[in-house]
Amino acid sequence: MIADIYPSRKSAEPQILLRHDPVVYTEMQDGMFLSREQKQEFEEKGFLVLKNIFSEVEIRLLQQELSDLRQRFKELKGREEVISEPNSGEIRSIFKIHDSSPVFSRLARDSRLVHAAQDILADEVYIHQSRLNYKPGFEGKEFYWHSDFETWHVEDGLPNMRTVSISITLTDNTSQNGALMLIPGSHKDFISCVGETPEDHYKESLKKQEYGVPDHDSLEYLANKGGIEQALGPAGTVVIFDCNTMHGSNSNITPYARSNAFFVYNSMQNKAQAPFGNIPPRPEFVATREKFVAVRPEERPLLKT
Ligand code: 6CS
Ligand code: FE
Repeated sequence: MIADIYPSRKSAEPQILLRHDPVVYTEMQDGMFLSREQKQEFEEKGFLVLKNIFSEVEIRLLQQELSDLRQRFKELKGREEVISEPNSGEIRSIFKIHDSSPVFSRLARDSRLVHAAQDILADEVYIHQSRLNYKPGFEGKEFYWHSDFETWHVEDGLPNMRTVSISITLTDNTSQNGALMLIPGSHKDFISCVGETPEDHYKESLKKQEYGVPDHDSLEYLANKGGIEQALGPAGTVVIFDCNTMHGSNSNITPYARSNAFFVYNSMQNKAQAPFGNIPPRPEFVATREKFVAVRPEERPLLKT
């Protein structure tokens, strides 16, 4: 059994533990996609917001796929990878899009994303999880503050912090429609949460996460130390964030959806083991476990696949 160096949901009191793992695993020099300066910013803040990475044509292709999937939502509803909003029944997320959608499967392999992940993780990577978050107008509910790694360690068995999320905005993310908020520097503290993981927790947590979320004092400590920044930008903006960067987003009461695609790249040396929370592993659509396939980066522009 691998030692649990990030214990969480095990004690009655929250704790702030130090990060044992590096943030950027490569040398601090220009990489395949990220510059030395971008790697330094990622090291310090725990995230990067990159604009104008995709062309207008590519963005339109992604937006067309987003709307096609939304049209098919009615027939897709009921499948385990489709999550609806807690109150309205509106579509909240579709998981495992790197498998189910040829367009998003191609996007997941795009060399701009894979090379960015490898520039940070210094290894081949596989997709631990992918999702579309629709955050529809009027009804899109919040994603409360959390560290993804806390969940992926306790519930999916990722041993170390050697994982990055890359989000591509598919609609404009503004300060009104529930853009991602991130706490700079928060990736260097691991907030050990209280509470015990309920059975089949993912059935609630993907709608509204209530366990494995940090306590108010710890959140206040992180925000006072690092502030809170929003990842704002037009459709096609790329947000790269460390698996342990504290983040969340507000509800969307504007008429304008805040829809994003997320791909989680995990180092092949950090494969999912038995969950450290000593609970049954989560299903394959939320956490890859059955087959770990290193992603082969695609260099060509995104074409209609
Ligand atoms: O539980 C999870 O894996 C998902 N939950 C959130 C809110 N972010 C990470 C991940 O997509
Ligand atoms: Fe998250």
